[in-house]
Amino acid sequence: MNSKVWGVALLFSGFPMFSWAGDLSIQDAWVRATPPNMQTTAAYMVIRNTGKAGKTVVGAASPMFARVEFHETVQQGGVAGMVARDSLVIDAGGQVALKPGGYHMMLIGLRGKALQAGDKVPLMLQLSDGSQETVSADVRAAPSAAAQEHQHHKH
Ligand SMILES: [Cu+2]
Repeated sequence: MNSKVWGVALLFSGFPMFSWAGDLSIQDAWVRATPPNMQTTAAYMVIRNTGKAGKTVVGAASPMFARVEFHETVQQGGVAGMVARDSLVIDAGGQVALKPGGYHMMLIGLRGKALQAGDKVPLMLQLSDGSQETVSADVRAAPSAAAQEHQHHKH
């Protein structure tokens, strides 16, 4: 993602409604706060598609992180692990909830200082049709269940 694209994306992030490209609306976007010295965290949100055609999110980026991946937390043999996904499909009239224990955006390589509750993280979603959606996610302290999500299970 080059910086020119980001300049345009950030220009729009001040809009009170996050959906201006038509069919997608993004609600309740939040990012888990990071403890000191932790460069990886996750973003969650609900993406709703009010259009008549399915939408595919094929990439995401944030100027605050080196890269963003789509992950799904899956149970394999009783152990929670994460699988990378290339894309996220939102059916026409449907919605996908990114939430702890399921789909999430993995934010990798934090630039700058640790994220604290109240901070904002701009996220840009790239769609397969060439359009983009930008959202400003609120940083929240992790609820206890979510705090466990990316830790290795201990028995
Ligand atoms: Cu992950």
